[in-house]
Amino acid sequence: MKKLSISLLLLLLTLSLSACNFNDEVDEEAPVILEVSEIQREFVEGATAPNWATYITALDNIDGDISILSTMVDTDNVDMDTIGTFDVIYTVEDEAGNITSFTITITIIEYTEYTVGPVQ
Ligand SMILES: [Ca+2]
Repeated sequence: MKKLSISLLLLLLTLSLSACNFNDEVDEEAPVILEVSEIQREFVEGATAPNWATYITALDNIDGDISILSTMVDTDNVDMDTIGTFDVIYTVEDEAGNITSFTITITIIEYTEYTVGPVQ
């Protein structure tokens, strides 16, 4: 009986300690953003914008994989109809409020026969 009591006590102690640790853990690490490989950065003027959310992945130390939503992508500066370079800005936040920003620069090039390849 005494052994059982001690075992139960140890079990409770372990449980309460692990619960404490979990609660005391302050997440101060912001998510890590990685660019997806082989993304298209160059577009012909007037091209349809891709789904920018598929251009990055985000991994957090506590939250794990974070789904990239369109609300995390700022394309206010991007004009697919104008030749030039534009920044697609990503802002990803974990549950604890740590924020990581990431920028991908894209280029809009002039439409020419060359850009669509030679006529057969
Ligand atoms: Ca975090």
